[in-house]
Amino acid sequence: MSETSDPVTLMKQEVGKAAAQRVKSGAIVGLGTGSTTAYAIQYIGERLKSGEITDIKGIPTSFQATVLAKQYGIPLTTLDEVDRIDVAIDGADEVDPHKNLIKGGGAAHTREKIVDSLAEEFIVVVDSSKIVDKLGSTFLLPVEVLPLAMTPVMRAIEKLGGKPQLRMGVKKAGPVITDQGNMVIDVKFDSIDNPAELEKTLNNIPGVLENGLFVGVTDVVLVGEVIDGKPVV
Ligand code: ABF
Repeated sequence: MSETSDPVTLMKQEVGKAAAQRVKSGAIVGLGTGSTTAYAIQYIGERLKSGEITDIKGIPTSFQATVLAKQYGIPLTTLDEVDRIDVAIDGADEVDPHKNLIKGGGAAHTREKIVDSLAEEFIVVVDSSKIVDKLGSTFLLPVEVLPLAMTPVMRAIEKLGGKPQLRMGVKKAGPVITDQGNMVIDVKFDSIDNPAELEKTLNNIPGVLENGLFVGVTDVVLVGEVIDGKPVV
């Protein structure tokens, strides 16, 4: 682990470490996306390197996860090669009291939902700022859309009471493009009272590939926080 005194980074490292500790030898591991999961991937690699665990194979949820797995020596496999995923470790943008999530801040929610929902155990690693009473309180809901359907999908979302905006890149020069070559709409809903219903409604809009509501798939939430300057999980 890289040395740092920044309490938030230390907390992310601790949460990632705690998640990585749950990986057993021989496991097929879903490798999530985001800065917190990055530490879990690093620590799984360190456990492999030390011989503490053996015979792990990872299924990445994004280009970022693929790069990190290779960097830390985690052999990769695919959904065609395995008949199970023992555990998936991934981040989130919001977690509600029922362990439902908003994900997709990293524009990777489509592959994440495929892998995370197939896992026997889905572990979410978050800092305490991600915990909310109701989804949509602090984070816009990401929706991956085929570019040709952008305008009609935005109209359909407005009819549902959402306020959609196209996600632009860092320099705002153009839209963010997903690993699938699609675009992302971020949607403000005044109140998401029924995440399960909204998830289905959004995915039924022609042109929508996947949205960032994860309902009923999370098994464990590891929440890190910093108390008296010390990271605790
Ligand atoms: C990814 O992790 C995304 O779905 C989510 O937006 C992100 C959270 O990243 P971080 O841990 O850096 O806050 O899975």
